Amino acid sequence: MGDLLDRVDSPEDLKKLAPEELPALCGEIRQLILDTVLRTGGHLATNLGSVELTTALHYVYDFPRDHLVLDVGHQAYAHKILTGRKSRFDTLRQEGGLSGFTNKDESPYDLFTTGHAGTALSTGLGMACAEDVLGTGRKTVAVIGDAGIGAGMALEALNMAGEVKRDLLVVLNDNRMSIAPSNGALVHYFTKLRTNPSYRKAKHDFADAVRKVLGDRARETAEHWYHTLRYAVVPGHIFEEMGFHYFGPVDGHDVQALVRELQDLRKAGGARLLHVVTEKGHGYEPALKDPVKFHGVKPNLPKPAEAAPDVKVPPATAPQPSWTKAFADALCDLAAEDPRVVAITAAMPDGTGLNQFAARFPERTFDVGICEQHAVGLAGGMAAAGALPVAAIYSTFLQRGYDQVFHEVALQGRKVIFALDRAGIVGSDGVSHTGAFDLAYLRTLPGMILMAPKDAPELREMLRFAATAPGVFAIRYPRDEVPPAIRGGKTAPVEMGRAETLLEGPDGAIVAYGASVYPAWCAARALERRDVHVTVVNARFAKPVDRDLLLALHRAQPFLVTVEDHSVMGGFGAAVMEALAEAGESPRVRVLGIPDAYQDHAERDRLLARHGIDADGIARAVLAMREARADAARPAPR
Ligand SMILES: Cc1ncc(C[n+]2csc(CCOP(=O)(O)OP(=O)(O)O)c2C)c(N)n1
Repeated sequence: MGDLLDRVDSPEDLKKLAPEELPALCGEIRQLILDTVLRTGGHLATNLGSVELTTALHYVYDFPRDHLVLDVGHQAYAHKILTGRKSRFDTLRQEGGLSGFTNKDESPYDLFTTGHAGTALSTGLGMACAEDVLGTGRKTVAVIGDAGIGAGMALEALNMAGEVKRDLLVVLNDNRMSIAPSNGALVHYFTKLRTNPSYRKAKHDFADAVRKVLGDRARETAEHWYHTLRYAVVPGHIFEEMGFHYFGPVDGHDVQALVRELQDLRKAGGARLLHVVTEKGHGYEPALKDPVKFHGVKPNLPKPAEAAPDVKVPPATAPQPSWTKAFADALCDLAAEDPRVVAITAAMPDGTGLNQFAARFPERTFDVGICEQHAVGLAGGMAAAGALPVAAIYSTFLQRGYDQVFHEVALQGRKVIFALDRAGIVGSDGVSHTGAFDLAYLRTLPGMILMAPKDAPELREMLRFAATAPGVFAIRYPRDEVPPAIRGGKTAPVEMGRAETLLEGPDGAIVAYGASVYPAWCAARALERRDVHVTVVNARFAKPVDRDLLLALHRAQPFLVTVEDHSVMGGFGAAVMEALAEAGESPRVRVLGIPDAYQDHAERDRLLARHGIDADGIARAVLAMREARADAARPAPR
């Protein structure tokens, strides 16, 4: 750590530095971020780009008395370093360590536990409105990126903020990048503001001219006149037209200029927008050259020592592709055969594998930006016109488009295929990214067909099936590698609502969904070595569940264990219980899944183990069910 940063643990320490010392401090913060994140993994490029902005904000404002809301919260590393978390910074994104996003349980400086984009203007405006009612005089600053500001929720907040004119400073951190290059008409407009000197110059020229005539003290008057006359100078300025005072663009890496600008802005009230231009990856050549790759970097840490599980999952004999890659391959093949297929992503072409699709079918790929609601509406429109849209959206982000799944797709009975990546435990991204709820929120919609494959060949079959069978489809798969194929990859044809029996035994049945099938299979093979022979069923469908098979199993077996990488509330196991209860059975079922609690960040494998939804946990659950039944069968002591 450098000399200056050694002296800074809090915003109070920061404020003791002279403005001229801030550039060197920023260099030290940037170095700490770089050194740490290359080891721990995390969002690198955006954090390198926002060091000066964050430092200037903490230098000028009085957080947490004033309010700072960071959109997404993935650019909060400098903020964490400056707000008492420097000494724990090397625990970033590790189990028990600092979250990779702002987290309200971590620090009073983090107002929200975040991870979803486009939210900061609504919550910031909410705080500003509340402060107005409460009369506390606290200031509110909301920082949002050039991609996040295009989200529907952000635009809705801008629309209100420009009208109600509460004391809100919106800082637009414009680095021209989402994860991939930003898109949308607004982004082109920001480029115009950045590159067209007329607006930038107009304000200064005007102020200069007034100063020359009336002297230095007239600068504020000049700016005031400027705002009054602005429509004559720059007609059609979007933010001004919407009721904001627009400032900038300013160089987001000139920390002293930022401080000066923010000091002026802090004194003012009303709806203000400061346009700050930054570089994603600033100060680190590899990230500057490839900000997409360095948006998030993988950890480079030794694996923590773990107790050896009883049931060992045999390692794959060959390297396995990710589920994302398996999906992209299958979708490309489907699109090659079926010209109706179009693919939609909401700002995640790389994360969903659609970059591969886009390279082959550019005219059939639609990246709508961080606008999941619109992505689903667009899919509904495309389906209505006869195309076959596949919307590849992370499980957690489709929550944004829930009403559109209901209203624009399911209610219309339009054929859309939702490909839900990152379904289930996600690992170090943690609580806001866990895809724990998609079955619960989609299962309630009439007409939805919910599927999950056990391996890559089945994912391919499911996509084909969804392309031809009637219904609205959602296929879920996790952030993981595809497991090795079971039984040499032999896959029974996919039929509507039909499960696949993989193994038969009389000592209980494990009914597993999607990514849980392979660990269930491994658990069963391990139990065989203890002379416990269970049936293993690959459920394939969470809606409709295979009622006939479930009923027959329940009648023939001493108990069922259901397994899913999803919340136990409203998920696959709940669907099984409902089906059995509806058929008049008293379910003898143990439901394994993610408990009804928000999930901290930790390695995916460790979280699966913690919740007993790995092979070891499944085997233990079977043995416990056997034990409980044996206890119940024993005569009570007299
Ligand atoms: C609702 C939602 N959709 C998608 C994402 C994935 N995501 C995380 S950061 C990001 C890009 C954000 O870009 P921008 O707002 O410009 O901020 P920057 O990363 O450039 O600082 C995206 C798409 C998300 N976090 N939330």
